[in-house]
Amino acid sequence: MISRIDLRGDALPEGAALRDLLPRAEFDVEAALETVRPICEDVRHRGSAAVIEWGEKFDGVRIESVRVPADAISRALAELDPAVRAALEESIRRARLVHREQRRTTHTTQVVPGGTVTEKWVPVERVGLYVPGGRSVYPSSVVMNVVPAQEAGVEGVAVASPPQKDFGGLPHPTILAACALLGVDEVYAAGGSQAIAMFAYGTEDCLPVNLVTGPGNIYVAAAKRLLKGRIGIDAEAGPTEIAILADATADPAHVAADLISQAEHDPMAAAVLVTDSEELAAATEAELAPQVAATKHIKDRVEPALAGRQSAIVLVSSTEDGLKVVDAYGAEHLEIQTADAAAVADRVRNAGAIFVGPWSPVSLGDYCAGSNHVLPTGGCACHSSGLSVQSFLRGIHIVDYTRDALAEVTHHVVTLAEAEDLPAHGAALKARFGWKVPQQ
Ligand code: HSO
Ligand code: ZN
Repeated sequence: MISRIDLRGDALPEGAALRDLLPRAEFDVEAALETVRPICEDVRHRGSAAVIEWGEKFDGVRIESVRVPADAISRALAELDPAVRAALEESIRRARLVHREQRRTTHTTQVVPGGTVTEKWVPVERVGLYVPGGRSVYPSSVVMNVVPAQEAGVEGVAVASPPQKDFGGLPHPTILAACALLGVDEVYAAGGSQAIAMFAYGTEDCLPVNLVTGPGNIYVAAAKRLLKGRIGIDAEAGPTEIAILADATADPAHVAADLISQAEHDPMAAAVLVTDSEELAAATEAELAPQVAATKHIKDRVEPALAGRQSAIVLVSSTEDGLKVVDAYGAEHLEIQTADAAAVADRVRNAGAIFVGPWSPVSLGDYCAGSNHVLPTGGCACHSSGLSVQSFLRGIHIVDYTRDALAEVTHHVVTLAEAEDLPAHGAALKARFGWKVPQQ
């Protein structure tokens, strides 16, 4: 059900050559661009009417208004299962603890006497948070998007989630209830690329936003790519991935359960075990069979995900080589289930989030670790981070020099400006000193 890739024997290739040997899902955002372009243009020109019509086509329900009325949000909270409410509250509490401490503080560097550069962190004014519907109705993703935005100090937080046929065209009630718990009252029943276009261009119902975050399907990713620049985006989220670096000390029942846990998201989800232990590989394969047979989403997601070319058990000669493999892969989620797991985890360079030892499964991070679960996929962990307070802040440099401090460095500025054939740059300084370079 899951293939094997054997990298034992010869020396491991480096960099891109190693990456090419590793499994990865196809996620061709480029191909979806042509589909979403006319939808985005339509929303740009016709506003809410277009959002409603595309929603009718894709979500199968025609809604009266895109903005979700306040009483629908409070009703969803009132009707929320108390156990789900308590769990969401704990998830929010823990996420707030972690994200609150991420907030960077303003810092001033005295470069020379009289010359300072201050870096001031300013929240984005208005953000649009996308929460998928359909197969994946995740109130936990509302928490993971809203908490960092709020902790960053963003004033305008709007949430969009697709209208649901079974709920009279409103977003799913647990999504609405999560919004209520978080104090978000600006919610739109809009999904797919039309929701991203609504956020980017604005409509008669929704003011344009500066930044859009949150996962979604390939059309959401394509709309983000298309509209990037007009809006900021977090990342083009692809299918979920779990990689597990494990040795003979790992429990194969846990390894199998964790691989299945993320395979449960999507038939394109990736589950990759990297191990130097033939015994663990075999025992994990043996564990997978009954656990997969017993899992709920076996046919539509788990089996195709594990059998897909994006998933594999990768055999390596040592944990040392395993580290090279997981670094080349750059997983969204990486579990370390080896002896001395914390020390091994410390050496990983590329991963969206790292889960250390036997008691830190990815599912904990999905809901209640306090960490964020909106993480880079598709190898983007090699250059990007997951969602954090930082995603919602901009650092602004404030330059403040006195006359003397400027005078002291003018000759260097003039020299560099001349070296770049930009004499007017130098003149802007000389103009302040009687059109001369001040004496040193
Ligand atoms: N593992 C998903 C997030 C999620 N899991 C939501 C459960 N609900 C991507 O990080
Ligand atoms: Zn998950």
